[in-house]
Amino acid sequence: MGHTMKQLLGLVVLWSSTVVGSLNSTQNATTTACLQLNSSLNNVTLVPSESQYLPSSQDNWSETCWKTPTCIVQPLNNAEIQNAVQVLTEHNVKFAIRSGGHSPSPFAANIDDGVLIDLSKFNQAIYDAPNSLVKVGAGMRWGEVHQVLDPHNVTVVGGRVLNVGVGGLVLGSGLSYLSDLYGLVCDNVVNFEVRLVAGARCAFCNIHQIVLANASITNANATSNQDLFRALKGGANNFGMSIAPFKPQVVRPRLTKASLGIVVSFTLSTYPIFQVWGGIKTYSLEQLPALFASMYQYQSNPNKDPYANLMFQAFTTNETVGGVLNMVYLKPEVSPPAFAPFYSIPTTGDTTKLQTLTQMMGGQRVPPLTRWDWFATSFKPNPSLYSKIASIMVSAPELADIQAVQGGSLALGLQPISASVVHAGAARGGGNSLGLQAVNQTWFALDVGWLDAGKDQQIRTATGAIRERIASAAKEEGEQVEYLFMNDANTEQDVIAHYGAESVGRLREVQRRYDPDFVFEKLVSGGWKLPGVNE
Ligand SMILES: Cc1cc2nc3c(=O)[nH]c(=O)nc-3n(C[C@H](O)[C@H](O)[C@H](O)COP(=O)(O)OP(=O)(O)OC[C@H]3O[C@@H](n4cnc5c(N)ncnc54)[C@H](O)[C@@H]3O)c2cc1C
Ligand SMILES: *[C@@H]1O[C@H](CO)[C@@H](O)[C@H](O)[C@H]1NC(C)=O
Ligand SMILES: *[C@@H]1O[C@H](CO)[C@@H](O)[C@H](O)[C@H]1NC(C)=O
Ligand SMILES: *[C@@H]1O[C@H](CO)[C@@H](O)[C@H](O)[C@H]1NC(C)=O
Ligand SMILES: *[C@@H]1O[C@H](CO)[C@@H](O)[C@H](O)[C@H]1NC(C)=O
Ligand SMILES: *[C@@H]1O[C@H](CO)[C@@H](O)[C@H](O)[C@H]1NC(C)=O
Ligand SMILES: *[C@@H]1O[C@H](CO)[C@@H](O)[C@H](O)[C@H]1NC(C)=O
Ligand SMILES: *[C@@H]1O[C@H](CO)[C@@H](O)[C@H](O)[C@H]1NC(C)=O
Ligand SMILES: *[C@@H]1O[C@H](CO)[C@@H](O)[C@H](O)[C@H]1NC(C)=O
Ligand SMILES: *[C@@H]1O[C@H](CO)[C@@H](O)[C@H](O)[C@H]1NC(C)=O
Ligand SMILES: CC(=O)N[C@H]1CO[C@H](CO)[C@@H](O)[C@@H]1O
Repeated sequence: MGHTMKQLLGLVVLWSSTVVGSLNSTQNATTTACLQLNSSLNNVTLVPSESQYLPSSQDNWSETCWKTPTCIVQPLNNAEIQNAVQVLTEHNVKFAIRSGGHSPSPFAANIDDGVLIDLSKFNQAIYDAPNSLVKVGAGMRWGEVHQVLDPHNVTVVGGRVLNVGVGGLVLGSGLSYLSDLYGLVCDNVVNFEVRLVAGARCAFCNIHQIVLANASITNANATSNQDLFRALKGGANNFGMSIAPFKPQVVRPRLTKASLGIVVSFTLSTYPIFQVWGGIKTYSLEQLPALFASMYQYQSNPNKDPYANLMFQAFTTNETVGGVLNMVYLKPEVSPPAFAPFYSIPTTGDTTKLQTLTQMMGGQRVPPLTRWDWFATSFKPNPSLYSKIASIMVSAPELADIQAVQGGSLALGLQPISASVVHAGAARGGGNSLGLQAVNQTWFALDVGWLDAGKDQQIRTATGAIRERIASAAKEEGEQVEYLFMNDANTEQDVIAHYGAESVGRLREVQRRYDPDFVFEKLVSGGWKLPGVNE
C-alpha cells in the first residue's frame, strides 16, 4: 500500500475519533497508543482496511482465534520491542503477544480492542557448535529452527509439528519426541533473554500512569535471575510479560515498582540425533481396543527404551481417518523391539522408514478443518481404564452433537509420559513450574475440529462433557494425575492451579516480587493466568 493511501486511512481514523467522538476512554487510549506506535515503528498495521491487516490478524491455526485488534505491531528488533512495550504501558493499553499463533485458546495470542504484538520478525537461530547450543528467536517456527540445525546433524528438544511456534510451546512446557531422553522442551532452555522496560507506577496521581525509567536486557538462567528462570518454565505469558528487578534511578516516594518484559530468545541445548526410523501407521477404528491394549503393554515395559517415542490419535467420529500412530525411534534402526506390541495389529497404511527426524516430523498430518479446540486430562496407564476410555470414545452420547456440526470431528490423543521424562528434565537443572510427579502417566488430549462458526458452543460443551467422562473414569479407577498439560488444554481449564499449591505459591511469590500490583497481569489478559490473582 502506498503512503498516500496510508495517510488517507490515517486521516479517516483521526476523523472518526475527533469528529464522531464516539471513542470511550479505553478505545481512545488504544487508538492514541496505536497512532504513537505508527509514528515511531516501522511496521504497524492500523485499521482493518489496510491490506496487511487481514492476513496478519488471521495468521494462526484456528479461526476461533481470529480477532480484531486495534492495531498490529510487528517489532523488527529489540529497540522496537522496547519502544512498543513502553508506549503500551504508558497508555495502560491491553495487548496480546503472538509467536507462532498456534494456541487454539481464543484470546491467548490475539485481542479485540487492544494491540497485538507479532513476534514473527524475531526469526533468527544461531547455532553455537562448541557449546552445543542454539539461540532461537521467540517468533520462529520449529521447522525454521531445524533448517538451521539440519546441516550440522543435530536437533533440539522441540515441538513435534514443524509449523508450530517456538514461543508458546516452550512457555507452556513443551512435549517432544526427545522427552524420554532429555525432559520437556522448557527443561532444555539454558537461557531466556528478556527485553524489559522498567518503570514505576504512580500510585496516587494517576492510577494508570507508568513513569518509565529505563530499558535493558535481562537473562534468566541457572546462575542469573534463577527465580525467573524457573518461573518461565511453564509460566506461560505471565512471566514472559511481567518480570525483572527494578532499580529506579530517581526514587520518588509515591512510586511503586513495576516492570515488563517480553521473552525475545530462548537458548536451547542441541543433541546429535539426526537419522531416525519412523513415520505413521494407520488403523481402522475396529482396532481401537487392541491399540489401547498395546499402548498399555508399551508403557509397562520395565525397560522402556527412551529412544522410542510415539503419539497416538484416533478420530472416533470419522471412519476414514481412524487410528493414527506417529512413531519414531531416535536411531536409524528399522522396526525396533520397543514398538513390538503394535507390530501384530493390521494397518491400513504405513509410512515408517529410515529418514531424518525433520523429515519424519514433516510427514505429520493435520485434518483440513478451520476451527479447533482442545481439552486435556492426565492419568496413570491401566488396562481397565484404557478399555473404559475406548468405550466412552465410541459410545458417549455427546458424540452425536459433534457429528451433527459441519466437519465436526473429535480425536482422542494418548501421549505416554514415562517417569524418565520427569527425571531427565530435573537432571537438566534449575527446576520448572510444573509440579510433575515422577510416575508413568498418560497426557490425554481431546482435539476437536469443525467448520461452522455458529456451532462453537455446541462443540465445546459436548467435548468438555466427554473429557469429564474420561476424567471421572480415571478417578473411579484411582489413576487420576493432577497435572494438566497446558499445550493441550482448553482455555477454561485452570491449568496453573493444577501445578499444585507449592508451585503456585512460588509463582505468586515471584510475581509479588516484581509486579506487586499485577499491572501487567491485567494488561496481558488472555491465556492461562495464575489462580486467584485477580480476586
Ligand atoms: C498442529 C499442532 C501440533 C502441536 N504439537 C505440539 C507438540 O508436539 N508439543 C507441544 O508441547 N505442543 C504442541 N502443540 C501445542 C502448542 O505448543 C501450543 O499451541 C503453543 O501455544 C503454540 O505456540 P505458538 O508460539 O505457536 O503459539 P501462540 O499462539 O503464538 O502463543 C501461545 C501463548 O504463548 C504466549 N507467548 C508466545 N510467545 C511468547 C513470548 N515470547 N513471550 C511471552 N509470551 C509468549 C502467547 O501470548 C500465548 O498466550 C501443537 C499445536 C498444534 C496446533
Ligand atoms: C502511519 O505511518 C505511516 C508511515 O510512517 C504514515 O504515512 C501514516 O500517515 C501514519 N498514519 C497515521 C494515521 O498517522
Ligand atoms: C482522546 O481524548 C483526548 C482528550 O479528550 C482527545 O484530545 C483526543 O483527541 C482523543 N484521541 C483520540 C484518538 O480519540
Ligand atoms: C469501550 O468500548 C468497548 C467496545 O465497545 C467496550 O468493550 C469497553 O468495555 C468500553 N470501555 C469503557 C471503559 O467504557
Ligand atoms: C509488516 O507486517 C505484516 C504482518 O503484520 C507483514 O505481512 C509484512 O510483511 C510486514 N512488512 C515488513 C516490511 O516487514
Ligand atoms: C551428517 O551426516 C551425514 C551422514 O548421515 C554425513 O554424510 C555428513 O558429513 C554429516 N554432516 C556433518 C556436518 O557432520
Ligand atoms: C539503564 O540503567 C543502566 C544501569 O542502571 C544504565 O547503565 C543505563 O545507562 C540506563 N539506560 C537508560 C536509557 O537510562
Ligand atoms: C546467564 O546470565 C548472565 C547474566 O546476564 C550471563 O552473563 C550468562 O552468560 C548467562 N548464561 C547463559 C548460559 O546464557
Ligand atoms: C514405570 O513403569 C515401568 C514399567 O511398568 C516400571 O518398571 C517402573 O517402575 C515405573 N516407574 C514408576 C516411577 O512408576
Ligand atoms: C473424514 O476425514 C476425511 C479426511 O480428512 C475427510 O475428507 C472427510 O470429509 C471426513 N468425514 C467427515 C464425515 O467429517
Ligand atoms: C498464515 C497461516 O498459517 N494461516 C493459516 C491459518 O489457518 C488456516 C486454517 O488452518 C490455514 O489455512 C492458514 O494457512
